Amino acid sequence: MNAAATPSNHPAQPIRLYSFALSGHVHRVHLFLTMLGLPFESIELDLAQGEHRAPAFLARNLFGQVPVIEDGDLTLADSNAILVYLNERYAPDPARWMPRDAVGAARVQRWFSVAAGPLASGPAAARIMALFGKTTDPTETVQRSHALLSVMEMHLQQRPFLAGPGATLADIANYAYVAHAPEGSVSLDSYPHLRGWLARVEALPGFVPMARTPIGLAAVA
Ligand SMILES: N[C@@H](CCC(=O)N[C@@H](CS)C(=O)NCC(=O)O)C(=O)O
Repeated sequence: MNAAATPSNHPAQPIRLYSFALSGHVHRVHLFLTMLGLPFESIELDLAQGEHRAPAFLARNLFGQVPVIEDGDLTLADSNAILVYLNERYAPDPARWMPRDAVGAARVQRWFSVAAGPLASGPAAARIMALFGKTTDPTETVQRSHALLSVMEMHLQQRPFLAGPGATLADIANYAYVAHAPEGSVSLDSYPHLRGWLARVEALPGFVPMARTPIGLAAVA
């Protein structure tokens, strides 16, 4: 077989990751790239200066949001979509992160929906309000966050990871905004099983934390 046609577990050149250091959506991609040991370079966008709304970036993602990756000729936006791509394209054992059976795959998808829905409108939104000095009353968002975290707490009483006995993309997608919920005044004190799950994700080989320092916040606020 022609060697050039053989699928490789490594990109020919580093994957480019369009980033914002405080973004949990970016972190989930960063985390999985690191866990897979893939070479990548981060291109940090200055959201305060509106770089994500500039034509050059909109050509990469019409929604004007990070993360976006470029892998050779491929440009791909959306954190959960990028996780799926990286897994299918590069993971040595893609079934580990995204089960191949109907129920297992559906369970991961269910948690992708949580990550894109109540996690984004709850803990992620509360954190944005706190970090970026938004004047809107955060009470409702904090309440929404606790409604979600209570459900996750009950779910995790019975299993070590969100979608099954081992870590999957479901855990990668949901980790950062739960771990950083306290930055949005959403305490994790009453969720011991949730905290146990965070610790299990943090113990996975290749784990990297998301920045806690409010880099550049003065410029953004
Ligand atoms: N569904 C998208 C959401 C990404 C997202 O909300 N990114 C934020 C940073 S955390 C962003 O770029 N916001 C800029 C904007 O929406 O103007 C994904 O999962 O990648």
